[in-house]
Amino acid sequence: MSITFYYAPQSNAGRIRVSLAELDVPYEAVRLDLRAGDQKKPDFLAINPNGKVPTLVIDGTPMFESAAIQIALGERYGVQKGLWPAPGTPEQLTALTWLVWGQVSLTGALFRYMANTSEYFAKEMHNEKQAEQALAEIHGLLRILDSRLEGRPYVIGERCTLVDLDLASVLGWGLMAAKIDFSEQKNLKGWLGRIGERPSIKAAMAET
Ligand SMILES: N[C@@H](CCC(=O)N[C@@H](CS)C(=O)NCC(=O)O)C(=O)O
Repeated sequence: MSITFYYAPQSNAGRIRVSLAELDVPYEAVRLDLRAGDQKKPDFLAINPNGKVPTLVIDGTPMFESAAIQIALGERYGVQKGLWPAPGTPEQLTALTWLVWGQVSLTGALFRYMANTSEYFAKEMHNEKQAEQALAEIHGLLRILDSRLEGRPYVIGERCTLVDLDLASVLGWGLMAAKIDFSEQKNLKGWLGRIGERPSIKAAMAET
């Protein structure tokens, strides 16, 4: 088994770095300089035509999209580590549901909000109504996650899984970058605090 991990610090690749560390699987890391355009060079585009990180090559097969990568890592290495539910169980269906919810619904709303408010996007692209709508959507989604965490220490149940690590990466970045106040969501706050204590998350956050 061989894994090559193409990454850049402080990017979407951070969540895969966290998963690889938690799963304790060996891999070769290839750092790309996104500002210098390494991701658009022909050699890399031959692996990932999107020219983005994270990208993983598992036994010669390239993978992109972090949700797909998380599922592959979970199924291959996570079950025996207790970081992913066994295939065919109700918990696996729940894990897939929340992982995709985080990357599609929550990330989509966060991105829309950022696109309409943040300095990373030209001011003339900002639209106040779109921003308002995205913010209301984000708060609704945060309430949904907070309810899911009522009476459960982690999203699937008693144990931390790759789903928690992935969702915490989305939120850690999104809530901070979009400056969203989530202090009313007590379960969410406690859960994020617990996950933030994990060495794998601390290492990814400190990466420069
Ligand atoms: N949906 C993709 C998003 C990947 C993505 O947008 N990666 C950014 C870094 S955060 C990137 O590589 N950007 C470089 C570029 O677009 O040139 C995933 O989750 O893997």
